[in-house]
Amino acid sequence: MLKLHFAPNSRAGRIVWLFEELGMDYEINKMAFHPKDLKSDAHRARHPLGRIPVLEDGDLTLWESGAIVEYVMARYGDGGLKPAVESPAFPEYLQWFHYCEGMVMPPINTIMVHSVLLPPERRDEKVLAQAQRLLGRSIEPVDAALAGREYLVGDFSAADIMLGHSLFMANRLGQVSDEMTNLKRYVAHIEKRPAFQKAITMQ
Ligand SMILES: N[C@@H](CCC(=O)N[C@@H](CS)C(=O)NCC(=O)O)C(=O)O
Repeated sequence: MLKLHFAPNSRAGRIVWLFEELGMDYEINKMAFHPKDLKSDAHRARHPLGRIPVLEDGDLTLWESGAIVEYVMARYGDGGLKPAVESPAFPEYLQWFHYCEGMVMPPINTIMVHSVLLPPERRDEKVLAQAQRLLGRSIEPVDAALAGREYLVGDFSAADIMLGHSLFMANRLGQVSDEMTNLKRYVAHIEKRPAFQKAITMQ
C-alpha cells in the first residue's frame, strides 16, 4: 500500500486530497511539523532536506508534491483528474499545475517564515511586505482566469489540487483581497469537496 509521510497544515494535504479524490487506500505516517521529526535522521534518509510530503511505494521513495501527484495519477489514476493530452485545455492545465510551486508558493513560504515560523524578534517587516505584494500580483492572473469558471480548466483536475491548495493557504493567511471575487468564490467552492475536507482536517 502507498505510504505518505505527512504533517498537518502542509503540502502533504495535497496528496491526501488526491488519494481521496481517487478513492485510494493509503497509509499515513503522521509527523509533527517540527525539526524533531522532519530533521530526524530517519526522515532525512527519505528526503535530503527533511521536508514533506514524501511518498513510499514499495521500494520507491519520491518527494516533491507535484511529482508525487503526477506519479500517483500516472500509475493509479486511470486517466482521471486531467484533460486528455489532445484537449485544448491540456496546456493550460499544465500551466496552472506548475504555477503553484513556481510562482505562488515562494511568497507564501516567505510570509509563513516572517509571520509564523520565526520568533518575533527575527521577523522582518520589509521582507514580509515584499512577499505579500508579490503574492498579490501572482494570484491576480488566477482571479482573472477564474471569471465564469467553476474550476481552473473545465472539470475538476489535479491543477485544482495543486494550485487550489495554495490559494486556500493564501486565503487562510488573509492574503486574498475581497476584490478578488472569483478567487474567493473558487476557494469556498473547493473547500466544500469531501476529499478536500478529509485532507485539511487530518491532524
Ligand atoms: N516544493 C516542495 C516543497 C516541500 C516543502 O517545503 N514542504 C514544507 C511543508 S509544506 C516542509 O517540509 N517544511 C519543513 C521545513 O522547511 O523544514 C514540494 O512541493 O513538495
